[in-house]
Amino acid sequence: MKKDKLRTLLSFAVFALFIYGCWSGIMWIAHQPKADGIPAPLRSVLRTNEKIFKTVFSPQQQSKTFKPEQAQSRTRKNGLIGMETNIDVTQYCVVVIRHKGDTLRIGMDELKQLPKTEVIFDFKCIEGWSQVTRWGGVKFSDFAKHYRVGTKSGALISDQPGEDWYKYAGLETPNGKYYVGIDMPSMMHPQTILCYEVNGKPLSNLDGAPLRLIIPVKYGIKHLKRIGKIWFSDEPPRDYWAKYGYDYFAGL
Ligand SMILES: Nc1nc2c(c(=O)[nH]1)N[C@H]1C(S)=C(S)[C@@H](COP(=O)(O)O)O[C@H]1N2
Ligand SMILES: [Mo]
Repeated sequence: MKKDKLRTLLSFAVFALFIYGCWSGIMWIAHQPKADGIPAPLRSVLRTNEKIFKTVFSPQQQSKTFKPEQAQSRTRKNGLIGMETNIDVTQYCVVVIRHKGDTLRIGMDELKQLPKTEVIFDFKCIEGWSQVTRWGGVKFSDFAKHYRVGTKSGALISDQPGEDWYKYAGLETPNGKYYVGIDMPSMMHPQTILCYEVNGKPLSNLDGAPLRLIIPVKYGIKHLKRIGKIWFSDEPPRDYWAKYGYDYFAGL
């Protein structure tokens, strides 16, 4: 009997110590200096994740694709930051900054001259939902080659990452209210498209008309709708959700 009581007491003590340990741990993390908006120890975990993702990420590795009949006929609409007002899609041009002071303005008719690619994949949002959706547009890699963008020298971009590649692309809505930064290997991935169609029809306003990013190797947050501007940099461009502590890389 006595022994049992002692044992119960001991387990309680161990349990209490454990809870106290967890609590102090959390408090310690919360009181650490911040790095990019979140406590430094958490940020360093995200950085380690990113390193692992970057080493296992290979442009040869494709996201799983589906048949057209498996795609949702009506896509879920989520996130409308930077799309608060209507724009005249007939007047639309995407602004592409090749280098500082070297800007291209490309209209939709011109863009549609480039070969069209379709991608049907499982679109995943960090909120926890996903849906198989079907998109059409121009491969970013085709676009980069055609317009000679993405390299520091202005030379034709190589298929494999090299010294001449800028490290990142930045994209933002015409009003600059939603913006993402994306590593160039992911931009150059063969399934990444500058997208103007969903289920074979032009994008609606809520889909991000007239042009959005579809990048199956990333979570939904990176699939910027209504692209206003694209630019390149060796420094990570500003990123809307990374600012609130989400993983910058957001790889799948
Ligand atoms: N301009 C803009 N693009 C955006 C967002 C946004 O708020 N504004 N939200 C992102 C998020 S979080 C998701 S999940 C997808 C949703 O795309 P959908 O509306 O086509 O489903 O768009 C992304 N692109
Ligand atoms: Mo999302």
